[in-house]
Amino acid sequence: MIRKHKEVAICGGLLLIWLTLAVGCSKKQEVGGFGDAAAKVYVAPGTYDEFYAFMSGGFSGQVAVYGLPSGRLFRVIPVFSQDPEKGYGYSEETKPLLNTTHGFIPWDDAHHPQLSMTDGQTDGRWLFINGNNTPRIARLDLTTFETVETIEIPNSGGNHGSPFLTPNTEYVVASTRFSVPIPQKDVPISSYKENFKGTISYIKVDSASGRMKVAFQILVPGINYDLSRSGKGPSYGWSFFSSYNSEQANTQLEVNASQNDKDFIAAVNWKLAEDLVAQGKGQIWKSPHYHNYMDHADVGQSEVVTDVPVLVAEENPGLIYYIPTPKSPHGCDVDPSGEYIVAGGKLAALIPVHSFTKFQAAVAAKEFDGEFGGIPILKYESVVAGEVKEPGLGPLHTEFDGQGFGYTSMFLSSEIVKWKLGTWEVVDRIPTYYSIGHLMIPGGDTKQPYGKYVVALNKITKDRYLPTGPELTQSAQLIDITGDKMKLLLDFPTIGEPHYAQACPATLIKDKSLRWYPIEENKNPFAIHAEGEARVERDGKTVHVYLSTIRTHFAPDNIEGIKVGDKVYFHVTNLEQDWDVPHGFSVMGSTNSELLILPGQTRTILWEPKQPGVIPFYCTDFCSALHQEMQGWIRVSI
Ligand code: K7E
Ligand code: CUA
Repeated sequence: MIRKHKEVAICGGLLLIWLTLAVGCSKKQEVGGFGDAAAKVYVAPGTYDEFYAFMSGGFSGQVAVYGLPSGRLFRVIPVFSQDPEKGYGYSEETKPLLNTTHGFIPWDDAHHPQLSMTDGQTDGRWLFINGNNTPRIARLDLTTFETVETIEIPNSGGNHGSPFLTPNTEYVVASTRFSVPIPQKDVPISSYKENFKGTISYIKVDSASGRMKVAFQILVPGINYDLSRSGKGPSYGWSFFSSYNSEQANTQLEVNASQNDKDFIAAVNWKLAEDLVAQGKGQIWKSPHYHNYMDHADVGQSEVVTDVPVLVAEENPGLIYYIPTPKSPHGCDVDPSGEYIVAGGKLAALIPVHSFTKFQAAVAAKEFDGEFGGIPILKYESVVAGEVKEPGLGPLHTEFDGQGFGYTSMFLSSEIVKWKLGTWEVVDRIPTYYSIGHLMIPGGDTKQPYGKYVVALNKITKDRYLPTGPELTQSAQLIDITGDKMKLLLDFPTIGEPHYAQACPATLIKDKSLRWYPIEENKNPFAIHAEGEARVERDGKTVHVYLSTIRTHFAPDNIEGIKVGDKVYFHVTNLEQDWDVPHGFSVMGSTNSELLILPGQTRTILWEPKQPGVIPFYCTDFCSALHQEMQGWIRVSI
């Protein structure tokens, strides 16, 4: 992850250059001169955007859904963070999704949304996203735009290189950003070289249900694995992972992990790994981790899974090769044909592009240049297809337009550089405001990108928007790539830090969108299916209130017999069978959040009254002309 105002040490031989990034007024863009840009992003009232864009919420732990080209925000989907707007992570049904072996964790740092694929193309079924801090992966259902599953990644110290998919969503991958002792043990931090390891995990995705399961992990030498893409076409069956800190430094990484001229891209043969595991070559480790999912009743369940097959990389020849890559590579992207693997060396003065064909030939001819941690290192010259020369400073990520061009984000020089696959010549560049991290072309990582736009996902927005105190909004920029020259069309604000985003044509998703949950299919054990079933049941000090909502009343709306010290569970069922009619529910003095109950759904919240009296509750979502009448009282006695 690249943070604001970064100082980067570039060390080449005897030379030590400090570059301090100072962005701001000097680069302020001239106002005007945008020609027909307004018309190109204008989506007339009542008409739809052409693309859905799913942007990571970064350290907000959420995903935001935008329309392109308008840049309009449609929905924030809570994933790893509690969201009181929706009751997510507060309701009894959704709380289990946030369970981990470290306990209930209502926050994470989400970086990379990934749309599910069939045959290397976006299929519009699911969205996956990683939790970086407490290693997790979540799956969102794109018919409901809700988080339906989370899985904890065992044997991991930080889940950054994740959740990149294989072309048929066979697996989501997860690689460890931080190496740690695996399995964990109490050792001196200075024993990094001897004791620290990384893992690369393959999480199987059930093709019908989407359910995830850790299929196997590969124990790899302890360095920082950063980003990944899977091979496709000729490189199908392989995944590629960028890595840095081949120095294996354990302190002052900004200097000490920037010493080597080259780090590695790890090429992993996951088809071979599958075979080895099937042959029983994996060691079965006891690695407890949580698997949480919404069940058939739309109620969250948590289970602890223990057994994980682990392959030790150095004991399984042919499983992994290291491809030397300058210099502290960050991005690792595969072109639409599957032939080229593009690295973004944060500190490199060029963009190296590897050839899968040359890689295979080099492996066959054993063109090795030593080994690292028991893994063969290929010769750089034997694998590299070409280098994009003088692209700018700080190349990070590359996406493709399907027309034979790569687009690389340049963090330090704050620009997007367009270059030609095969000749490696730079053909265009455009400034971004400011300090671009990832960039995104709709379908830009697939076999057939949709093209049309590139979106710059920027880290800094100084002087682009009205000031809002010391912190300014995060920001994206929409750029037209239909012509020879890239054209800036629009700035729009984003939530959290939009590390990465993915987009697809709206047609893949919009007609499959669920309008309400059929009430007759509501299997929540605390659901009611008609107002006549509404009731209050006491079980010792626990009280279950089966509450119904429909425009415009609660039933029951006068609740008596509650005592101080009771645990009161409100099970609220929304009986509406109509699109876009959620009801809300909140009780005065509740130490929890509200509930937002979608049509046909049941959600439960716990309330513990502390004092006698008569307490109001009401609907929080303006649902009809008589919304203000949608209320009730609870009498609390000693
Ligand atoms: Cu911000 Cu993909 Cu976490 Cu690059 S990552 S910028
Ligand atoms: Cu129901 Cu407002």
